[in-house]
Amino acid sequence: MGTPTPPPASTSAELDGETALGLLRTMWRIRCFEERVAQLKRTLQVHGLIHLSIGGEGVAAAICGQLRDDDTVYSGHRAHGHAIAKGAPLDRVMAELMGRSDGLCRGLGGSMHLVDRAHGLLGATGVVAGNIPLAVGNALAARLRGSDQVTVVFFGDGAVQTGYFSESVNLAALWELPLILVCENNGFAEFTPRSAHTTVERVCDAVAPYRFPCQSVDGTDVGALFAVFAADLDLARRGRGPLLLECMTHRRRGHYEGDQEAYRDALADAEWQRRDPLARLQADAIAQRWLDEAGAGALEQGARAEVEQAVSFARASPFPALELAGELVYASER
Ligand SMILES: Cc1ncc(C[n+]2csc(CCOP(=O)(O)OP(=O)(O)O)c2C)c(N)n1
Ligand SMILES: [Mg+2]
Repeated sequence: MGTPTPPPASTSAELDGETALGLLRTMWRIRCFEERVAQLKRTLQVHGLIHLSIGGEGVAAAICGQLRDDDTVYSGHRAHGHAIAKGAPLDRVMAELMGRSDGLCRGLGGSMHLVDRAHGLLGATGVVAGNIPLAVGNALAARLRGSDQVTVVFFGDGAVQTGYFSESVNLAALWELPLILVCENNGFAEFTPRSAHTTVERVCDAVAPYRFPCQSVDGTDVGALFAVFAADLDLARRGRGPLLLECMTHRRRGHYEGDQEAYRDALADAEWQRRDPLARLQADAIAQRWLDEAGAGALEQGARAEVEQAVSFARASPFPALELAGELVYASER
């Protein structure tokens, strides 16, 4: 028998009760939404490739929860959590995944193409790292307008090995743009472990020559992450960007729903519980007496009920007309 692993340190050290409960509510909404999406995928009621962020909800909640509607977020192929935490209505996200007219993009985009201009979600993309140059352009536009709006772009550790990551970082640093680059480093790009596609262990090391602020944080420690991002956001708002935040996370599910995961050992259940950001924060909230067991159950049940309503909303929404696909090839004022 080895030495038992100690439980992780308290995650709520940096939080007050109200903030912690708000974060928990967001994380439950994302968790319940994605668990339901996994079921719907198995019965072919959602369409296209589905990538879930279960186990990484803390990053979306702690970061998007601190942004204003007029701050912009770009996401990638694992986008549901970012969209929900940024304020996209759950029912319209669900309708989009189910290919219905009332979806965020009228049912034509699906899981990897979520856009919600009203809440500053300027888009998810299936093109790995393709969102990073767009975010640089958006941050430049904010600078030219003289606004204090901040742009946040989420990407994975695999995106860092693309050419346009380097080109984007170079320009963002040169022009000192109000951009926060958030890397969710889960140690895998699809089925390939990080060690098989780069010799650079930490993403922070890859951008070190540019000398802008960069930190690696435990993405399952929501309290610490919240505090680090608050400081980054303050700097970016005051025009002191760019910044990079590397969040060390764990992908609980396969790369996509249906992935057989033959390439890796599953984390033992006990280890998963220890690192689950939602379970960690909830245990802390209970220990701090911000919440009791009944209150925690109510948070989960409330989220599940909201997700069921979203499924009903989506089912009641018609599929888009075939002609719409042609009509939307060109941009219009409508
Ligand atoms: C430009 C481009 N190259 C390859 C792919 C195929 N692909 C989809 S996801 C992925 C891995 C991305 O890994 P990472 O950025 O670490 O994100 P994660 O899936 O771990 O969240 C790849 C290579 C793609 N979608 N786009
Ligand atoms: Mg990855």
